[in-house]
Amino acid sequence: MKILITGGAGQIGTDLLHHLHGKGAKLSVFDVAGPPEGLPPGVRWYRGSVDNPSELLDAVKDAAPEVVYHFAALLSATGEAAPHRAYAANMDGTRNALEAARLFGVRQVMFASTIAVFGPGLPDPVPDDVPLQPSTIYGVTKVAGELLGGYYKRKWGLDFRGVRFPGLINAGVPGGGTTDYALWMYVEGIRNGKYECYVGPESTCPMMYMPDALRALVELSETPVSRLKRCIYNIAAISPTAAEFAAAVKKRVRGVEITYKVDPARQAILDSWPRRLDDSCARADWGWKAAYDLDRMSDDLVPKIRKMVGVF
Ligand code: AKB
Repeated sequence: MKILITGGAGQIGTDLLHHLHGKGAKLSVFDVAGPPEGLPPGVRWYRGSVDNPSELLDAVKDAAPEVVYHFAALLSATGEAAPHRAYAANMDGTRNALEAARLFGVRQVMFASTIAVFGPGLPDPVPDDVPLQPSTIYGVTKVAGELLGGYYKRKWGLDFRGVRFPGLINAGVPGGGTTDYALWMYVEGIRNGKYECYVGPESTCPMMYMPDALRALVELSETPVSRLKRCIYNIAAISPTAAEFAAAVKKRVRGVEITYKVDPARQAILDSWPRRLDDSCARADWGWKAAYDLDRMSDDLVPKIRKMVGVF
């Protein structure tokens, strides 16, 4: 199968690329960054910006994918620092990706949505269908992306699907999100023996280990359309407090010191998001179920981060 990933050099894109390569997909990437070292053989790399329509349209025309995974976006913390850039990348970028798909006969677009579409004051856990009143430009643009994709499906029959990702954790470098503190605890804890966390110890939000996230994308992409009752699904895995993450790191990395110095801006963003998600629609429609809890994830992750940062 021919697949193009926008944002293929980012946190999800990098891991999905290797995952799909292992499954025999014929892959292309579109990203503002150039190709990294260790790129799997045979991957075509198009360098460009999603908010530049001609760069993205040319790449989609040339690569002629059946499926586009559209990940290119500025995340919540980076987006608040540069709202106009976030608008261009996330709003114009998603419109351009959908237009490219429509014009060049892409069968399916997979969209990375997020818990950032939610605002404060919602039930716990938060179900799929609630009023969406996000507090960040990132959340606003992701709500718009969900709605625009649904419009392309109704108007032009594009097979648009997506998941609302929790904060994602992998052996990689986080990319400007508010939920990055969890991954930094592991990375900095292993690299430097200490980490100063920018949210308080009781902070809680939905999180997920990357292998679960990749499996969710592929499983949703492969589910027959007749089984899907909606385009966008909540998916849930774990919701530890920051202190519980710290304890999981300390249990596996001797002598680590985790301290807390709250950054009010990022704490406010995190506090506006759900603590837990209700993913019963994904479970019912396509059999979704996360496999990794905090312990299983930490046991798998710590050796991988040790290898990544070269500290054993
Ligand atoms: C962020 O923190 O901005 C992202 C997200 C929750 O989508 N990890």
